Amino acid sequence: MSDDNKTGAGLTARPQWRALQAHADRHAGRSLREYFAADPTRGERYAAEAAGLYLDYSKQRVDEETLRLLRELADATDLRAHVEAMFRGERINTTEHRAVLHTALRAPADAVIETDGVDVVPGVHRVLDRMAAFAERVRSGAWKGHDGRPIRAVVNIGIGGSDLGPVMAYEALRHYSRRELAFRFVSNVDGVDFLEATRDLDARETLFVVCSKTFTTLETLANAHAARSWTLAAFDGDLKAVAKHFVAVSTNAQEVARFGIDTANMFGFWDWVGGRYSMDSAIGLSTMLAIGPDGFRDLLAGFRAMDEHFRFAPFERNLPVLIGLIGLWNTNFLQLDSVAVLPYEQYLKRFPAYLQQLTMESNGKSVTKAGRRVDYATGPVYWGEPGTNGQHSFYQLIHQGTRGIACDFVGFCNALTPLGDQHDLLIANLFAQSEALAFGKTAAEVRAEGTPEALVPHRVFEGNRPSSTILADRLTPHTLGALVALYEHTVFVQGAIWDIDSFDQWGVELGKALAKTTAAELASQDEPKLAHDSSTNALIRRYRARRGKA
Ligand code: G6Q
Repeated sequence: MSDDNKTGAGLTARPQWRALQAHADRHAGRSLREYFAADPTRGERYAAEAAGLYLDYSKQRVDEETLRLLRELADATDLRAHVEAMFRGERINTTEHRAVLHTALRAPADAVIETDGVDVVPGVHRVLDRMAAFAERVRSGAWKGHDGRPIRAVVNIGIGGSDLGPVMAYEALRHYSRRELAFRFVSNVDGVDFLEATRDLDARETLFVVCSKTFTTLETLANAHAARSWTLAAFDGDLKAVAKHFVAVSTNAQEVARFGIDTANMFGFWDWVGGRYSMDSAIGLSTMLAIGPDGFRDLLAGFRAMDEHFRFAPFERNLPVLIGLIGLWNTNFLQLDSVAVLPYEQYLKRFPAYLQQLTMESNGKSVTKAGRRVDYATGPVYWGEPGTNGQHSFYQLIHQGTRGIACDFVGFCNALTPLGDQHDLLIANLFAQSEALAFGKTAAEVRAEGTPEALVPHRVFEGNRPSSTILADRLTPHTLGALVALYEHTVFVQGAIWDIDSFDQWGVELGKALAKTTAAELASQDEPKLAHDSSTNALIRRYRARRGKA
């Protein structure tokens, strides 16, 4: 059998999968109106709570039998054993032969978590203590720039996992941040990103945090070099300024030193922390600079509370398991191939972008761990915007379009910065949207409103659009940690059942390698010998010609 013919039929051949398929066939026509009519207590019963997060999943198209069958699939695929293997530090990232221990980043100091016989916890706390000492010095003004001024701006340079977590966390926790410090985040190799981020800053008062696990990433190194030139220009080229204005977060001390950053100013992490799982490692240094070491500890405590819930709570009321299993049901049995993440909280404006990477880079895979092509859908598309903004743009398609989209609503009972009655208006919109999506409006209801007959079909809402609502008291560092860990573990649940490696990212590695050759071809003074396809060759030639390099 050729490789192309090998499939991961193991999962779809399981009796538990088949039972779910038969159940889906029987219940496909059942609507949320019917589910709610059949059980008046559904809204209270289809809910669970942990680590300060209340999950209402009653507006998902599931009943007790669906949930039981999904749990049976989880049992049949040894979900519990997979969870333990991760927490115990086994090398579950099989294609990179690595342990996956982001949960160790938030373990208490007295925990013992070993990988290859070495307890990783003391190292985690050593780095946290160094970060805290450094953050205190910068925040108090004790850390001085090269000419003795205090730091007033922090610029995080990184991309992907070394950017999305820090920028999301900074935006989310801005309310708790040291307002006298400006925070900027530079990721794109497009020079505009660096230039716009720094144009109103004074290099003599600016600290760069260069975040790169590998310290070989093209974008980050290009921006770090630009930052160094910008800094040196303010100090007449005095190289000693680098030590006061640059720190690095990396696993690669050699490359950090080669760049010119003193490794005394480097904060380390480990190969068992994936980029998209690293915001609670030293990659979160900018977060700690913003909210302080105590705030960062609260964030870690929120992660840890969700970790413990995930590891020990029964599946029936385990939030990541419930969301993961219902998401799998939506993807594989209801054929909903996208999830809209809709935080009704302006501070979470970068949360959908963060989740896009976490979910899609993790579960955007089409072969099983053994390398066989899957014969079932894997990771859905995640996207979203904060409410209420999205309501005035893409919600139309969710309400009345032809595609099935599942929604995750996120909201908080208390505003951090109340303004009149606007928080009630905000949350009223969240509740009203999930209600309208679930129950829609029938033609009879539309007619009863006096709508002219010709308009009736246009004003009918089918409803039956499934959603979950996550409600918490208040957005705090602790809540944010719990929320992020909730999604990390949701991704894990799905990846484990789909039998894919949620922790590698060969698609990203491909991009990193490809651009290198092309960059040399664009820069070459002599006509390069191009060996791409005819489209790529023509684009390169046209670009070179327009740049006067024909
Ligand atoms: C994350 C990915 C990827 C990575 C970036 C940056 O899981 O691996 O997004 O974080 O490519 O990599 P470096 O931190 O090594 O610069």
